[in-house]
Amino acid sequence: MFEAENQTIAAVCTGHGGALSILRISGEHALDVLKRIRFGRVEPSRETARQMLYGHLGSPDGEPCLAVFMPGPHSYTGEDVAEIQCHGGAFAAGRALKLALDAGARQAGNGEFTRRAFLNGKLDLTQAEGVMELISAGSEQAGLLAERQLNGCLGNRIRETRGRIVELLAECESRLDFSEEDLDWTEPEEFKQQIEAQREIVEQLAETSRAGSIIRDGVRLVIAGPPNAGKSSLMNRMLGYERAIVTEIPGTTRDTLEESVILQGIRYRLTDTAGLRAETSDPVEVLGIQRSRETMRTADLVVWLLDASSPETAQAQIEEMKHTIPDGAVLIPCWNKIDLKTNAEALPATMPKAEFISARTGDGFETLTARLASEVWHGKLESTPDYAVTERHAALLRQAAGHLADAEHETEIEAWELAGSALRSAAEQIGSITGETVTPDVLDEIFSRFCIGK
Ligand SMILES: Nc1nc2c(ncn2[C@@H]2O[C@H](COP(=O)(O)OP(=O)(O)OP(=O)(O)O)[C@@H](O)[C@H]2O)c(=O)[nH]1
Ligand SMILES: [Mg+2]
Repeated sequence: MFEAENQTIAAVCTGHGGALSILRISGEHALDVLKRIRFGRVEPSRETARQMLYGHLGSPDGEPCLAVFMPGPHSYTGEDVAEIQCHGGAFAAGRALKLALDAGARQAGNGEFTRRAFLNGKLDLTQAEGVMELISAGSEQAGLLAERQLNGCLGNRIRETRGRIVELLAECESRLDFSEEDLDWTEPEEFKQQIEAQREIVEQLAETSRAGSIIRDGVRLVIAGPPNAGKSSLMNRMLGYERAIVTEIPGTTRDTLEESVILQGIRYRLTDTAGLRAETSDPVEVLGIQRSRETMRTADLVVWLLDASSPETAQAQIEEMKHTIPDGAVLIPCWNKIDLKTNAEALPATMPKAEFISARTGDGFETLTARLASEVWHGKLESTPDYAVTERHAALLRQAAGHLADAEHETEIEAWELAGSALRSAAEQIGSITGETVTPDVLDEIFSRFCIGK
């Protein structure tokens, strides 16, 4: 048994249900732990590093396993790492872990391997976050974005900007240290413009958080409208299976119903809602309608479905739409049931431009999906961006932009000390994104979201 302060950690890093389990051990005593729990003809050692060695777990006639030893610093964590592959299933994995703990390792906490990789300079913080994003990626775009972040695309961009701000800070500080005659300074006006240029970059970086949240978390799309317009039918068509109950009775959907789907590479978090109408005394439906309104408030997009087969109520349907849609929601009006005898030309105009579909036959569905995609990206984004920041990064960038604005003001009045202090604060905030400047509690908060074994 090693001393109490032993920091060699172990965890099962594969999920349940697979054919194999992998136990990972990291730390100063990784090799010793491995030697104590795995038996075989060839001893794992620094000479046999990175070779897969066949053996048995726990005793010479224990369960068969494969083991590999990877000495630091060229390992995931930067420390000595050992990995053991054994049969899948909770039992085999649990026993392997218990053997490692009995041999002196400590159970790893959430994300502790990656945290060590960060602390040992193997990854910056954006890359560490990229690891977790890759694991939880729910679409191809999210996976690609995570991979790029893991490769350092975002981290490099952030470091470049911070580096420039640090240079400006250095100039500001040397103005305080040397007198005017000593050196040839940048004119204050030009210096201010240089800060402004960095502020604009920082603000643009913060703005990529919208694309980031759409790619990572999906678009919150709510299907709303009057009862019987075909909302549940549209939900089912988008999902490709009969998820929601559809009947000809108005007021069929009582509660909001959520599902996720990927269309044209974009992940949508769809919500089907109870049809909105004023004249109902059914308490369940009233509650359902309340929920419909609540979900609309947090939606990125609202498809407002109108019934094209009842032109006599068309104008009233549009009026209802106008006073129900919350401010700021992106609205797509959509006439449904165009397979029924309707004269699309005769329908009243909507604001903004309406789509025409048949949830029953699928007519117009492709056009609607393309319209959704263009509303999501405002026609700007065609493929996965090289980087897009998370909300954590955006918050730091916005604070940094505020400090840079202060620095511009101080430069204008040639208050160099204050300008320097504002630039320093900006550099610090930006440094927290990659982890160049970061406190342990921020690390705790970030890595607590990781799984054990990562
Ligand atoms: N002909 C035709 N009928 C449709 C179409 N879409 C839906 N319907 C029918 O319209 C009726 C209502 O459809 P739902 O999907 O339940 O409508 P809803 O908007 O969810 O209704 P509530 O949940 O009551 O608010 C059903 O009888 C559907 O079969 C369509 O495109 N064409
Ligand atoms: Mg419905």
